Amino acid sequence: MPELAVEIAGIELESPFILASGVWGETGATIARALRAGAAAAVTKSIGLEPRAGHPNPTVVELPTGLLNAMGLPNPGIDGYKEEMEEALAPGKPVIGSIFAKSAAEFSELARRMESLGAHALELNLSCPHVSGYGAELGQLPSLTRRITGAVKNSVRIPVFVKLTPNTASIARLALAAERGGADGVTAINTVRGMAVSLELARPVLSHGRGGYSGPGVKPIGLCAVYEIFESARLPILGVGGISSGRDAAEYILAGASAVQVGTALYKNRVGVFRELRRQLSRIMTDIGYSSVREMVGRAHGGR
Ligand code: RRO
Repeated sequence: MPELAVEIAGIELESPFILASGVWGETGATIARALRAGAAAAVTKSIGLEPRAGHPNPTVVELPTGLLNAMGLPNPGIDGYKEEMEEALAPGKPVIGSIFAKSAAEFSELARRMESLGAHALELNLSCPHVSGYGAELGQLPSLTRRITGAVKNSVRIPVFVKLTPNTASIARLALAAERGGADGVTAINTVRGMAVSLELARPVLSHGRGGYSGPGVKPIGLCAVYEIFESARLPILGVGGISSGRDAAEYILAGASAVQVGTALYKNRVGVFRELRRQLSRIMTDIGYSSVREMVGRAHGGR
């Protein structure tokens, strides 16, 4: 059997498959369910300092090639997340706390609190494409990406990953900024800015208008982002965007991802997905002749 175990920033994972932020991560129960169903680790829904209701419905549109969402950062706030974290940590696998904030100082405060709730690592959400004042508005600027990452790194001991937006001229520049800020890894990509228009109502379908596109349709964009980041930065990459088969994961790993995250593929509550992905990746590796995931990382670049 090929070796699926990988290590990222000192965190041991039994396979490269991680639950991505946003789809099942709002409650501890759903995170624990994903971990018990075979996810090697999980990223929480993005949590802020205060509770937020998020945008009004409709917040999700199903498309033939994925999903469009404008949830609007709904979350119970860090104080309301304590019990969820306890439940999420119960299966004994790594839990990565995703956080969002408006400034470096707020990010640092939240990072300390997420660490004290037991998170094994942090994922800084610098990339939500459709909530003003947060996410991509901060994360499109390399200078701010570096400053926020540096501030958080000075505030916690656990590894810090930075989730990057594809809605930018050069995602590799953002990855380099995160690296210079001391990041332990980057997650690429968050959703791609997009929208749906209702012909009947002659207005955007999402209440917020614009949203973020995810699922199979964004896979080429995610792959390209991972490939470009691998060419310029030296840090580990967590690949995400349209992964719904072992083959998709293998492609991301060859492009340069050390691990991958799965989100939209779980939207229909297919709890068996993680075991299926492991089986499929294992079979592909056996067929091609790879003995470990580690030796596959970045192979599409002709060696590094
Ligand atoms: O909550 C959201 O609307 C959301 C977030 Br925080 C994000 O990072 N990416 C996304 O597509 N939606």
